[in-house]
Amino acid sequence: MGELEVEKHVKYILLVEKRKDDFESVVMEHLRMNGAYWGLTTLDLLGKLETVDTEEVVSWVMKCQHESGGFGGNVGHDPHLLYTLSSVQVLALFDKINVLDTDRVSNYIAGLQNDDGSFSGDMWGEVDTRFSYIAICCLSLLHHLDKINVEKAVKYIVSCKNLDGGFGCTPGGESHAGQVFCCVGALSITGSLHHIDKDLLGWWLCERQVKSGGLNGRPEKLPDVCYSWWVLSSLIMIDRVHWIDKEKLVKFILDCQDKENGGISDRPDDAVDVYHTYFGVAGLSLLEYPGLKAIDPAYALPVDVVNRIFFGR
Ligand code: GRG
Ligand code: ZN
Repeated sequence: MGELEVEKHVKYILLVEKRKDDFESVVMEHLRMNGAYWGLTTLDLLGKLETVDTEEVVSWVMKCQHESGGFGGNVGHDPHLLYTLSSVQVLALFDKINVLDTDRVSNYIAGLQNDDGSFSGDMWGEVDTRFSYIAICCLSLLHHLDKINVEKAVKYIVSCKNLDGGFGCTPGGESHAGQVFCCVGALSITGSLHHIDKDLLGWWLCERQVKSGGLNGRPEKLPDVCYSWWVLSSLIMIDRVHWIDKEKLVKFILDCQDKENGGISDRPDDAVDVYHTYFGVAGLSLLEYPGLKAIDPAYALPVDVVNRIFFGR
């Protein structure tokens, strides 16, 4: 079935970092911080993070911080929770969380909690369980979960649970694997997994595997490499990962590689991008593919990075 083209993927990611004005980079300009997190985490999982200049990355990340304490997707852009989590994760990869005023960042995040326990993504107010996850994950990494009402945050997430065992963006929203990851991740970090019917949700999640071995995000949809992360990480957090065919999923991910120029796509023969390269490699890491660092299913960071944050060196 072929194997993971480690060297080619490393080359692809380093190249994307350097190209500042081709199509993919222009499209990604406003979410460059997310791209940095995807690319750099991939390099770390592949054991190649030391090829990157730490000071250059750290000083760019800090330039993206806004006076509110939150981070934008690039220098001069408006702050949003999406980029704030990526910024903290990137700093965590380099063991540089100490350059942050963690109180200031945490106050920005805590200020986005609403009365019903939910979170808005930024000052404009869109509410989504993605933002509940981001707030909880980020505050946990900063050791500041005490700044929010965790009980209410959990209650809101549980109110987004559906009869099929899955979760949606807001109460009554259709179950989608991406939202399932966010809700299960947030419940896992806050020690609240008892709110989940693991067998029911595990069944819904393992039904995401289609004939080709790939996973989709909800019933009747096409498989896509990124669901190797959203679905698999959730199955691991609820101890049901043995309910899918791991070998077939490994083959599906490997079939999505560009074997010539590196990178991984959403489906075999599609164009590659950094996002799917990250989720492909992260998925293989969850599947214990040889030679990759282990990734933590709740924090979406290498396990050694998470251990450094919570247990010291
Ligand atoms: C740290 C990994 C990490 C994440 C941060 C932003 C975020 C928190 C989570 C996003 C979760 C989410 C909603 C993922 C789904 C993304 C996706 C592939 C959406 C596509 O949905 P559709 O409906 O595609 O366009 P389908 O596959 O259903 O046809
Ligand atoms: Zn995708």
